[in-house]
Amino acid sequence: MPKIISAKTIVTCPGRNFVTLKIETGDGVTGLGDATLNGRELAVESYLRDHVVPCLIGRDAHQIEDIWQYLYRGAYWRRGPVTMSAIAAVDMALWDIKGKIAGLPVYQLLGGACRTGVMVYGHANGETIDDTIAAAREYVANGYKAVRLQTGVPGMSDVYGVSKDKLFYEPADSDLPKETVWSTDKYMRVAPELFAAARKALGWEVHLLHDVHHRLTPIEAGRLGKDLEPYRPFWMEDATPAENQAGFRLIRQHTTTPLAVGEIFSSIWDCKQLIEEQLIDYIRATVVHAGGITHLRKIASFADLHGVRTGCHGATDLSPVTMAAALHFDLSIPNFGIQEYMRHTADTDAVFPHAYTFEGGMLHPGEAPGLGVEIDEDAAARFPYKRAYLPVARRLDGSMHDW
Ligand code: CS2
Ligand code: MG
Repeated sequence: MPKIISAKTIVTCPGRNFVTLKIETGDGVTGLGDATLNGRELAVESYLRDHVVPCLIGRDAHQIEDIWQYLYRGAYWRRGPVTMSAIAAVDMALWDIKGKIAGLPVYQLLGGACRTGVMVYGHANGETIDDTIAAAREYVANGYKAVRLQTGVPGMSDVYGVSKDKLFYEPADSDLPKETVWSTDKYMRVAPELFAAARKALGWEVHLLHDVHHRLTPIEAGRLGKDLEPYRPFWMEDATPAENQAGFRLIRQHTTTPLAVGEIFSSIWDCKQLIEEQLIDYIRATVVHAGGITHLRKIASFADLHGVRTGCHGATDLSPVTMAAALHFDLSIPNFGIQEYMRHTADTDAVFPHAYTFEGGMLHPGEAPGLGVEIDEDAAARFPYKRAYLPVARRLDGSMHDW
């Protein structure tokens, strides 16, 4: 049996922080898992190094489900983003090892391909509606079938999703949390204008998406969904904070705009009601934050029973290891919807050489055994950890809002 003889965490910051777990078996096979939790990276790194790794040594790397159950049930303090990101990293690394030993890409171990490729969406954004549409045109010209639109709001600086750097949006860009100001009224006027102009400029073939990023109350989300209906968005994401899953009933009563939620979910319990009551159309939970491939498959199967499709989160703060694992998962499930794809920087791609490729608006994980991604530890060592926080949001009266 492939006995686990070592496991170590690697922290690197090629433009942004990533935490990677590397597991090695007695016959020299290694596997990688992403453990990156934006703004709380060292919490997961310590959870792995100090509490999980000692329990892995000597175990059979083939026993992916048993090790998952051991780490989930054995922690006592179960669930939450730190715990489930740590479990996810172990899970990804073990699937990587299993694929390498079998000589197969992981998607073949998950039942084979259900589709020829994974449709992705890119991020078009700009300070103005015209700038955003110009950015969207570039994505369409590069073959993207789907584009997310985020634009500035007059009178507000630092609007979510609007990047200073055209290509890479990294919100965790300060040593302490940046304070941003939010006005729902100003925002609610701009979003419909953005979509009206986008449909006029881009036509109806391209899928257009929008991320509300947890900013609205359920009834405000219902109103925005209704305002966007004439422009047929592919989805309206994170319309309202989802701790109150029942709140989505109110949104559903007012709009047929498809709803997506879940990038901050860490287990099926965060979305069980949303899925079984069909309060959402896409579940955004990810391999790295929702317990790995093993748990995300269970979420996807539960979603499939209720007509809900997947739309995994894929921002730059999820490393190429997660992107690779997500593509194997996306290829293998029947109810795939769409995959977010925010490209990483050249430095990141140099630290994490990978097999996945983009063509015709789709990504494919490639045929390399395992996940098809490696880490160049010498390159990783050249980018030391740099503390960075996500911003916070306050309303015009200074009270805290949701960023
Ligand atoms: C966003 C993310 O990609 C998205 O849908 O919600 O950029 C999110 O803000 C970051 O991943 C937070 O770290
Ligand atoms: Mg989002």
